[in-house]
Amino acid sequence: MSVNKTEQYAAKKLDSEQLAENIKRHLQQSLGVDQEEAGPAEYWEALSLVVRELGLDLIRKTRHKERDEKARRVYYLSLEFLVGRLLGNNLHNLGIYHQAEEAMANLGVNLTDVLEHETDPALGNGGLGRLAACFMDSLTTLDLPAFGYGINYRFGLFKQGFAGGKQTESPDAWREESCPWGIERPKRKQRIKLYGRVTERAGKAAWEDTQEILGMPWDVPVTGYGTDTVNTLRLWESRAAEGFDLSSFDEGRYHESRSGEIQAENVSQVLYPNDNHPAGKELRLIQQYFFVACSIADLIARYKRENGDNLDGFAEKVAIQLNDTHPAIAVPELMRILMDEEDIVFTKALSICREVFAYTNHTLLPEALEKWPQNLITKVLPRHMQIIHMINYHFLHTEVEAQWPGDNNMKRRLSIIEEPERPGGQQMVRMAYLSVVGSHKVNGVAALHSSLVKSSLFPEFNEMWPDKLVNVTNGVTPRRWVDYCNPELASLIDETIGKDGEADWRKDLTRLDAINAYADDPAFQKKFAAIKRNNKVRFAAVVKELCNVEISPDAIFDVQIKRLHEYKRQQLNLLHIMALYRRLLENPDLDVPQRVFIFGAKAAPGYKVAKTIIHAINRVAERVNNDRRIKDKLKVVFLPNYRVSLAEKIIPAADVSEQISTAGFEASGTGNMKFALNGALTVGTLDGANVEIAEEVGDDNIFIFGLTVEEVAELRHRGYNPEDVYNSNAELKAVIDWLASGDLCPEEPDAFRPLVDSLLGGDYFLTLVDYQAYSDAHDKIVETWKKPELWWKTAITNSASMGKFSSDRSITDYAKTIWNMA
Ligand code: GL4
Repeated sequence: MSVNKTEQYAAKKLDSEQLAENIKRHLQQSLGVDQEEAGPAEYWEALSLVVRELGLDLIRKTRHKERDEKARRVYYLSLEFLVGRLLGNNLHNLGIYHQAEEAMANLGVNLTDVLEHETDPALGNGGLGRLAACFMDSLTTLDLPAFGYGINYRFGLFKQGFAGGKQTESPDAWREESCPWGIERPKRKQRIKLYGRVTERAGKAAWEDTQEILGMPWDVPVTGYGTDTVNTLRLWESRAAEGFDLSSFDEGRYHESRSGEIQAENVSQVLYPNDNHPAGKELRLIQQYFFVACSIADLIARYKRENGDNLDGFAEKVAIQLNDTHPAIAVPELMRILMDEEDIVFTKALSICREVFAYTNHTLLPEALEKWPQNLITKVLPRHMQIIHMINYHFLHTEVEAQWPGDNNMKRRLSIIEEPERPGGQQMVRMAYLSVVGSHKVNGVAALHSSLVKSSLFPEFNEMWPDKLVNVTNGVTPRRWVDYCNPELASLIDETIGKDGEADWRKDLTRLDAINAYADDPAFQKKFAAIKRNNKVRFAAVVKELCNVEISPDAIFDVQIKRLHEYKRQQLNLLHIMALYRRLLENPDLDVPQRVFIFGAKAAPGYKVAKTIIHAINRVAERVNNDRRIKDKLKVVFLPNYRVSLAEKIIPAADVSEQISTAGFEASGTGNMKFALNGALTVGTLDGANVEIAEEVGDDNIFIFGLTVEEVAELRHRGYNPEDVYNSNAELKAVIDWLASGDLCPEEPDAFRPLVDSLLGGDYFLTLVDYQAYSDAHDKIVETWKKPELWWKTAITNSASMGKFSSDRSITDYAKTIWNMA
């Protein structure tokens, strides 16, 4: 029965001949080229247009269905959607990958080459943005009515290069080449206000003398797997509201006539390149408000089209998820519309907001918690600042007062407005508090993280509202992160446990559990190992091309790919590599397997120590890779410009996954899940979702090391001197001295000072404390590698035990516990 259902999907009815016809039609009629003139780039675009056509057709049908069913919709508000390349993934999701492969082959082109022509839309920084993209995939796959709302940045995250080992940054004008996915929807454009002042007219607040800008929506179809549902990712682009000032244009002052336009367009120009660190710039606040205001206006208009003008039923039909505090200004924005435009009284407006909004916290790092100067909000959004004060007053004097009567200290602590510590300091608006107060649920992103959100970040809120703080552990989409990026593994799983209908692990990842029965099976191990090796061979060619370094597919591929941040501790990995190199120099005949350490990471352009770590890794790589004495036993590569499409090539080829953050700092991590799913063994701390991964795979199948959250707290409490560790560990001392010596960078001997100072002058991230345990964990990895049967058993167990970490499970959790949609 379910098999028939699979066959019904609209796209699957297309055979390769029809696809080829459509490709030819788009080549000629949309791109204006003949088949003979077309290269892979043109074929990429033509096929993308075919898929877009399908997507648009299905979006329309999805919209009609949802309108008829009048179900609740979820709106996922996020400043970042790191969607990655779309063509291959869409073909897989729609079930026409093989038809497309055949169609292209018949036209004399190779689909894999064609897919390489897509530029990654880098509309996010890292895990937070990628999570939003996985969630859109799952929302659609689960047939949930959903919209993603974000910004259509002209420049995505910068392109990274290396010069002398140092990071260089250049703009990523990703749409320049052509981007067939987004379609402009002028009918749905919005006009929003900024600046100005608030006056009172007939007892009502009026926001006047404002500047206005337009938001133009670009809709990107989001396909799901095995379903005709196609949802929309609506990305806003800013435009000038007034356009040309014709009088100055007539006088020939063309540039001036466009000046208003240029300013307005700035709003959606660039993604701020910080992960886990807010920018605090006026333009960033404007970006936040711009996309929030466009989105709220858009979703209210949709509600009214479907349900009429009365907003009484609004909260029943609308759920809005705030992806971190970046869209927190949505709370006062919805309040403003309800009170000032819909004449709803404050308390009722607040209760509607609380039913509608929920907030996901993605970080505990104190410096990453957004705070905006009250003066800045007053200047840019004067009415919103008034409303924030109203919310705060009600919250402190009604709700906090009821919980802790007369406790002014508590009111000060919980106030949405933080008073300056020093006289003359600024009052700051705590966006996280605003989000908690304006929402009915607040979730952390992994069990450990959520318990820390309760106990350390918001303990008082948890006491006031014991049911408000919840956990939803992150997940990743198995469609992109196995089916699409590791097709051989996907086929092996299909052939072992079946794929049709209900049994399809792509739709229910817990089905993978059945693979556990084969972990010991020599025949299965052989196939699993062969697939890993094929992936490694392919990836070695990528490394050769990008880094000009030869690596052997028989070596252990040990990978750390993620943003560069001291808390993620790439420096710990580096120190250990330096030690391994020294061990080899001391004893070149050491009986150790070949190892390749692979890095991919961008550092925020303003983050000095992070950039120093990149420079140091590159310099060590250069030294190690060119040293014949160690006989290729060690290689180090740092892939430039790490991004989603590179991750798709690295992860299936990895043997070891480095998840080594200081305990308590990585909220969840999602790379950790992708690696384990693809059969890499984790070396990791008990941090974020590593804890739950360990629970799923069992302690014997993961290499856990280092201080726990409690031990970190205790050590900080006791006080810690990094010099003590440095002086008591000869190997560690030797590598730090080497780093400090200038030997690795003779033309700039102090180049690595910032890193050495950070380690010896405080070592806030406890790199030195965890060093020995990390090194010991690596020794155990090598021991396991030397026993192939054990290694592959462990690898298979990891893959087979990742059922919990599908983003389908995460979204089902959100739907049940937060959105009331299940
Ligand atoms: C992050 C966390 O750092 C990361 O651990 C988590 O997996 C991700 C998604 O929840 O969110 N928070 C910020 S900020 N950036 C992230 O990647």
